[in-house]
Amino acid sequence: MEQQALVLIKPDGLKKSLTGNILTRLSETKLEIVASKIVRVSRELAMEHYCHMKDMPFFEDLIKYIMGEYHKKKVMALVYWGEEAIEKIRALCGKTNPEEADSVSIRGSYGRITTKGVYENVIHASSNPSEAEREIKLWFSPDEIIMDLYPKKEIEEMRKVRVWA
Ligand code: IDP
Ligand code: MG
Repeated sequence: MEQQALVLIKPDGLKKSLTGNILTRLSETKLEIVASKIVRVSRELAMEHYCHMKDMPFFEDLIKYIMGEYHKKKVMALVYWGEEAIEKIRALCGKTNPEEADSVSIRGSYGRITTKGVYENVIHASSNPSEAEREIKLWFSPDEIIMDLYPKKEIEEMRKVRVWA
């Protein structure tokens, strides 16, 4: 079954210059990249992305981590598309806990747990189709994706936008 998945290269991945390594690993899947951008993550976006973790004791650290407070204030967001995309990407990522992740997986290779207990696991990947839909719609607008992944509509909008001076 063809699927789409959101992938985030987290701030530790960017700080450690791992973007190329991670994208190379992901290219093993032969999936297609259908959207990508560099994002400065607001607290609002971070809290929405991890809303299901809000009762965890490490929630505040997780928010700071994804906002880049511990590394660089940016993440790379991508949408991958293709046959069994979610399972293929999650398998390459490895387990959530980088110390438990298979040592040749992305998290096993590049992740660490800080002395404070933050899992710096360098990559996020959607874990099921409904999570993928929620996350892709949160991180990308329809025009930023080169495929029609979900139904969209046109609305009239009056707002200020920035253009090149
Ligand atoms: P996933 O990223 O493998 O899907 P989730 O359970 O969805 O794992 O957790 C989201 C993120 O929260 C993880 O990637 C990791 O950054 C962080 N996290 C999860 N469990 C722990 C924990 O026990 N301690 C510290 N951070 C955690
Ligand atoms: Mg998850």
